[in-house]
Amino acid sequence: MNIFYEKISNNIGLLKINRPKHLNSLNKQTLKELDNLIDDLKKDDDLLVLIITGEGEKAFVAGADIKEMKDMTSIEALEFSKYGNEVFFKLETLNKVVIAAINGFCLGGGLELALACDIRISSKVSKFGQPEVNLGIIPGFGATQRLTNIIGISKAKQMIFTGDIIDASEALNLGIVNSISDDPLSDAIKIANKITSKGFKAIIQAKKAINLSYSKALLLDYESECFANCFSTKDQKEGMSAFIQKRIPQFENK
Ligand code: CO8
Repeated sequence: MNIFYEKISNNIGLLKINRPKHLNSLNKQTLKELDNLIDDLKKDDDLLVLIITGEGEKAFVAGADIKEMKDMTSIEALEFSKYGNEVFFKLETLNKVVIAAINGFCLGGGLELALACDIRISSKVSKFGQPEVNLGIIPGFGATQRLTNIIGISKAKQMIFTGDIIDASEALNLGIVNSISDDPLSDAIKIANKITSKGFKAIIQAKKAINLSYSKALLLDYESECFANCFSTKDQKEGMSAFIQKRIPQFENK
């Protein structure tokens, strides 16, 4: 199983992305498991807060699985991106509060997963970025939309165009994370306990109202199309081959 889930109390659930050898990167199987689990969690009336973290000490999620994406056609990439956007939208609009406890690399699709959560708590050593341009592609699980909403057009463009990796304090300054902690999971549990002591029906009404303030403007399908366009370029094949071969890519802008 690529997703591990347990109830840590009657009202709080803990979901771990469980592919530590691959830095918890998201492949199709993992997305499918996440999708199915979200459907189940939605029906658990006792569950109020879901905490998401990554298994192991190194990564929250280091992106979508590059090895699985390398040979995708544009059509396959479109399908994968649309599916990811659908699953993350389901998570964003889930009738629970979702907290990301970010315990390491939070890159590409990993940052996009975190951005679909309601609250993000980071460890001191976590690293953040949308490094897709290093692979000859763009974010395809929502960052062109959600990152822009959260940090503004200029900063989002800078992060996405440069692929720069930033540390937790810069992520805090930009508003990507809510706070930095020595132990993000235990802080997430503290916040979860506080939230579950309030009137949860009211919290969910607030979540719906806040989400609606921006979600109608989310152009996720358009992002998926732009993402898929990258898969008909030589640069995408070169970028992903270079990652797998552990070398610097030689882009030809073709
Ligand atoms: N996909 C697949 N495998 C990965 C990924 C990934 N995203 N990240 C790490 N791994 C693997 C490595 O290949 C390596 O495997 P192996 O042991 O077989 O060589 C193992 O995990 C450990 O990683 P490293 O040896 O690279 O560990 P380092 O500590 O040297 O480096 C880094 C850690 C900096 C995190 C490095 O692994 C890295 O740069 N990873 C890729 C980060 C990245 O580019 N993420 C963005 C991916 S693209 C994306 O997320 C697009 C989202 C939209 C998708 C839409 C769907 C179509």
